[in-house]
Amino acid sequence: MSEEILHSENPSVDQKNGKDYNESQIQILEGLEAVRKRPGMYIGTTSSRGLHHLVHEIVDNAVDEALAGFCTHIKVDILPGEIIRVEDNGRGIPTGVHPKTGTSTVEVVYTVLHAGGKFGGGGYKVSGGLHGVGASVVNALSEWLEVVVCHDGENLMMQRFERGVPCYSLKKIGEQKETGTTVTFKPDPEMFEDTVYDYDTLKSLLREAAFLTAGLRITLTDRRNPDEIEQESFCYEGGVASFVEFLNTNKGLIHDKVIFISGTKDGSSADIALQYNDSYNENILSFANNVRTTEGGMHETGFKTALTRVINDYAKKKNIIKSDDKILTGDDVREGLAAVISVKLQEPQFEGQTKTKLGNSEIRTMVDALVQEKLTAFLEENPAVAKLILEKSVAASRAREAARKAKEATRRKSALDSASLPGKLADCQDRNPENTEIYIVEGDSAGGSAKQGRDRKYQAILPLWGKMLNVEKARVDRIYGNDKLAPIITALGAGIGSEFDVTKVRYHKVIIMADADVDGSHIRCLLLTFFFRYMRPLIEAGYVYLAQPPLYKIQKGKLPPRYAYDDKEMQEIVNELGGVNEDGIQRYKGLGEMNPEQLWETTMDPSCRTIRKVEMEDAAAADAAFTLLMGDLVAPRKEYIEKHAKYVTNLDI
Ligand code: TSJ
Repeated sequence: MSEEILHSENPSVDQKNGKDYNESQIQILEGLEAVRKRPGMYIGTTSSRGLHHLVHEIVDNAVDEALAGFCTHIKVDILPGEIIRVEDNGRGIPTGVHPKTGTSTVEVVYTVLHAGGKFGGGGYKVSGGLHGVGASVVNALSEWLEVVVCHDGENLMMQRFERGVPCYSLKKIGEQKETGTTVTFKPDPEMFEDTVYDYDTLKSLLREAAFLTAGLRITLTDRRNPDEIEQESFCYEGGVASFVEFLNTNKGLIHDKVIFISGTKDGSSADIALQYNDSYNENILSFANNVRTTEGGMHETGFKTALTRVINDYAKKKNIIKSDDKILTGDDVREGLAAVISVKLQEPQFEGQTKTKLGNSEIRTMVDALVQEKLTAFLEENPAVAKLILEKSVAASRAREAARKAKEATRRKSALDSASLPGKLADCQDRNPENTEIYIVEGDSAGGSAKQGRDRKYQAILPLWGKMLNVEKARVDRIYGNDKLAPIITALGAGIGSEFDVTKVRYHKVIIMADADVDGSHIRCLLLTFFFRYMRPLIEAGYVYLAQPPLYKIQKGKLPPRYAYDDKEMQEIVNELGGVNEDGIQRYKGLGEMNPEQLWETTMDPSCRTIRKVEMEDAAAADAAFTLLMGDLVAPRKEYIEKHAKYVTNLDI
C-alpha cells in the first residue's frame, strides 16, 4: 500500500525534502492507511455521527491544554465547504524535532497513531478523546488538514497534509507573539457517508465540553452562509453544577441550589452535581475523562449505591422510615433526580457494547466513599433541603407500591398477559425475534394498508389508537393503564421500567411508522420519549427504527412510478425524466394515501426500504423536546416552539 504513496505523482508531496523514507515513516504511512481502510474501527462509524466525532477529537486536544491550565478560549468555526477550523490560545503544539522520528513534534502528533499529547514533552495527558484515537486519525480521514502553530511566541509555523500524508515538513510562514494552535480540516467525502455538519449537534457537543471544564470559553461560529452567520459562546464558571442547572431548565425544582460534591484520591478526581426536580424521571449523565459514558459503569454504580444508602440512613436516623420493609429503593431516591458525574482517571477502561461503560472498580469505591461522606454531611447541615428530598422519595415509594398493585390488578384481568395480545395487533407467523419486526403505525387507514401490504411471515403491525398520554406527568402506574401505550408493552412482551427485560422482546426491529407532518412528529416524539424512559435497553440494543416513507410519487406516462424521499431527490428524478406534467409531481399528505402495494414497495420491503436506526442521542433529544412540549411551564414551551418550529416538526431528521 505504501507503494502508491511513496511513488506518488502528486507534486505537492515533496518526498520529505528529498530525504529517504526510513522504516518508521513507512510504518506511519501503513498506520494511516489502516485508518482509511477501516475507519469504523477508529471512530466507531462513518455516518454523520463519525463526522461530528472528528470535531470532538480535535477539540479534546485543546480542552486538554485548558485542563493543563494554559488555554482559556477555544474557537470552532464551520467554514463554507463543510470545513472545520479549531483554534486555541494554549502553548502551541511543540515544534521542535522529536528524537524518535527526526521530524517535528507537530508532524508526529498528526501522523503517528495514538500520539496525542503524550509526545508534547513533559505534559502528561490522561487519555481522553472519544476513544483516545488522537489527531492522526482525523488527519488520515481528512481530504486535507492544515495546522498553524505558534509555540515560542515568535515564529508562526505551518504544515499541510493530504489524506494524512505531509505535503511538506513544518515550515515558518510568519511571526506572531501570541502562542496557540489552529487546525483546519476538510473531512474526506470518500470516507464519510455524509459530510454536512449539523450546527445543533456541534452546539450541544461544545456546550457539554464547556460544562465539563469550568471557566473554559468555547465559541462556535457557523460561517457557511456569509449572509447569516450564527454564533454561540459557552463558558460556565460553575462547571458540572451549571450542567445540572441546565438539565433542570424549565423544571419545577424541589430545592433551590445544586448540591456539589468533589474530591480526589490516588491521582483520580470526581466532580458530582445533583438537584431534584418535581418530575418523575431520573436524568443522570456520567463522564470519564470528558467522554460521555452512556452505558454507565463504576462511577455511576458508586454514586447510585451511596445515594440510596445515605438517604435511607438519614431517613432511619430521623425516624422517617420506621421499619425495614419500608426501605427506599434506588428508583425511589432517584425519582426527579438530575445529576452529572464527571471523573478523571489515569487509565480508564472503556467496556460494553459501545465502549462507553467505565470498568475501573477503584472508581466505584472512590465515588461511593466520597458521596457517603459529603452527602451525609450536606443532609445534616441542610435539614430543610433534606426534608424536601425525603418527601419526594417517600412519595415515589408510595406511588411505586400503588403501581405494583395496579399492575397486578391488570394482570389479573390478563390484559397485559402475553397470552392475550392486543386485539389490533396483526402478529407475524415467525416466533423467532431475530427474524421479526413490528411496525407501530399511527392512524387506522395507514394501519389497514400496512396490514395488507406486509409480509405476514415476519412483519407484525400494531396500529395505534386511543388518547395520547402525557408521559411527562405520569408515573409508571398510569403508563400501564394507558390505552395507547399498554398495547405496545403487551406486544413487545418485555415489561417496562426497572423490570424491562430486553431478552424477552418479541421483535428485534421495532419500527415507528408515522407521517412526515406535525402530527407524525408528535407521535414519533411521544414514542421515542416513552422508549427512552421506560424501555431504554431497547434503544441501546439498537432495536428501534424509524420508517422513512417517501414524500413524493413521480409518475410519467406509463413508466413505473418513482418515489422521492426529499425535495432534492424529487427534483433530480423529475430532471432525469425530462420533466413531468402537472398531475405527475404528487406529494403524499400521509401514509394513509398510499395503497398497500405502494406502502410495501416504498417503506416496508427490506430489499428497497430505508429505515433509520434510532441512536440514544435521538431519543434523548426527543425526551428533551418532550419535556418542553408537554411540561407544565407554558412560557418556555411557547418560546421553544417558536424558535425550533422546524426542529420540532422534523424531530427525526
Ligand atoms: F492535537 C491536535 F492537533 F489535534 C490539537 C492540539 C488541536 C488543537 C486545536 C490544539 C492542540 C493543542 C495542543 N493545543 N495545545 C496543545 N498543547 C500541546 O501540545 C503542548 C504544548 C506544550 C507542552 C509542554 O510541555 O511545553 C506540552 C503540550 C502537550
